[in-house]
Amino acid sequence: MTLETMQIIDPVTGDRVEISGTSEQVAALKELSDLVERGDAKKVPDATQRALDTGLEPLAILINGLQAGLAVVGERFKRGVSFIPEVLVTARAMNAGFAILKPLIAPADSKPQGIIVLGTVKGDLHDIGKGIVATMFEGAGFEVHDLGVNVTPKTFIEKIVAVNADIMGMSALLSTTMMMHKTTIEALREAGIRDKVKVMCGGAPVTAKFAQEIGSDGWAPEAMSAVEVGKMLLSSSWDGKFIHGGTLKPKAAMPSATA
Ligand code: B1M
Repeated sequence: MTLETMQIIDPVTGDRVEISGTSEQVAALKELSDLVERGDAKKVPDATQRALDTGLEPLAILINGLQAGLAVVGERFKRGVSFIPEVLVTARAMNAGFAILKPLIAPADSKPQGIIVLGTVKGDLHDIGKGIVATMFEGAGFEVHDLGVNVTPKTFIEKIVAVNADIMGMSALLSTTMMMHKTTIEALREAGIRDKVKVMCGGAPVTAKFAQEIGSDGWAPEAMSAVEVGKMLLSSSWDGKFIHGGTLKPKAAMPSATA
């Protein structure tokens, strides 16, 4: 079997990395990434299915195909070469593929491991990464209550109380909204429920240092390690210390061609 390589932008670090696979797998990922980059939501579902047919794991397709395409446009957006309408079209194309993968990542019959209330904080409308985190938690057997975007501290609190949540997970993508993590944690204290729920933070601008300083119990740089952090927070062996998900090194979805 001949292995081929392909360069993608790592969705977490933004670095260019090389991944490897069979020629069919690499071709399928390249096609998918290009379709997402072009925002072709019509063709993405079939291309996602073709990628699955090559034997690729759903997670590998999500990260190295769908997210890789979004990362290309994200990088252009950062440089001021792409604009909001293009980013929205790309995000829609990515979600069209994610809809095919979601049931494979989150099997419907998994037993509840714990209850998590998730949301993107007030003022922030970015929901792609939070949606992936939600799906990974579902896949790991958690009962997930996804409150969507622009979630006020009050809404978080009401839901936590209503479902008796074990974990509250907050996401933010803007440096202007990340302070809402702190505001929301303070609101939990004021409502007298801070000790009843574990708190996790994440999202591109949110660092582990920041999360720890504002009194979060855990932080993760991406969705797979977020689930590991969630499980550790609910384990009877958790000692109450902050959990840094970046040190958990989740298994790569696909082998990297370069060390
Ligand atoms: Co916006 N945007 N955006 N945007 N956008 C960014 C974030 C930005 C970095 C682009 C840039 O460089 N200029 C920049 C923020 C700069 C900053 O503050 N540091 C930015 C800006 C400025 C804006 C607007 C202000 C633009 C404007 O209006 N002038 C505006 C704000 C709107 C608002 O929220 N109030 C805006 C709007 C939008 C769109 C609506 C067009 C669209 C969002 C569509 C949607 O989400 N439905 C959009 C997008 C798509 C992006 C980029 C291109 C991609 C974000 C994304 O989805 N990444 C982004 C640039 C970039 O990142 N390259 C950008 C992919 C996703 C899988 O990753 O969300 O990081 P991420 O999630 C990861 C991890 O972070 C982690 O796991 C996820 C999966 O692995 N994670 C957690 C996330 N949440 C977690 C929670 C956890 C644990 C881990 O525990 C609970």
